[in-house]
Amino acid sequence: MKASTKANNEGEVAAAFQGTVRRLGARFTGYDTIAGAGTNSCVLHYLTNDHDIEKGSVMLLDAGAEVGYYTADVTRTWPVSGKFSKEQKAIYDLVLKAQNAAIDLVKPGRKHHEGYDAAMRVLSDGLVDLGILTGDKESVYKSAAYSRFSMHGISHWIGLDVHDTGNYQQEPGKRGGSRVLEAGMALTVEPGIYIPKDARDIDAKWRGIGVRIEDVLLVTPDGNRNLSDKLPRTVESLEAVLNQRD
Ligand SMILES: [Mn+2]
Repeated sequence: MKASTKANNEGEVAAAFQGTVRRLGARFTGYDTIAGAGTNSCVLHYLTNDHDIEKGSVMLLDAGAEVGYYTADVTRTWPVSGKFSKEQKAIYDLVLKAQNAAIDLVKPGRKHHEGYDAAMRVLSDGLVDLGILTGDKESVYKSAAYSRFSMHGISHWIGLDVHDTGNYQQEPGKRGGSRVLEAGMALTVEPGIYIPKDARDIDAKWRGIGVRIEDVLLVTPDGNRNLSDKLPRTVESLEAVLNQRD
């Protein structure tokens, strides 16, 4: 994160991550590192990591080390300036609220899909509050208009592979019966909002902001344990790390 505040190019941020995990003992990353700044933060599976970083932009890093055959899959998004702008903070806090709503539903007996529904409801209502989507909250949610800015699922199994094997439906091959969570399962929770630079019908102040927050959750008998919770996840804690002296 701190490397990004001095970097000129996204590749330097990806390299800083990869160098750090090697230094700490991992031989591999579990998948290709995604390091996108500004409008590239809105590109899912962005892999070239080769654009210059614009001042004041957000940096989205989706990366994970592989250790003992198991991989992590974590995303953090932060401002390279060290301080969130008003709009960046508004989007960030909304995604965080959606992620927390989904994490609360990671517990035995809950269906895998419930977290998605909870997160999308939070995102949809929040986009209306921010004026990015307009209309009555109930009908905006029902229309799934949020999917223009949040176009991916928010959870997958994780383990030996980053998208680990396992069914998402209770009865494999049949849709509609989401799998019920059990203690010992490991999954990601990763909502996001992406407002690309070319979204010309959206107020310019929002464009070029992509935020995803992703953590790895272990389902426990009582609820869940966030295996990546040592990483800062709030606006305050991210800004504190970014402004730490070396
Ligand atoms: Mn993931």
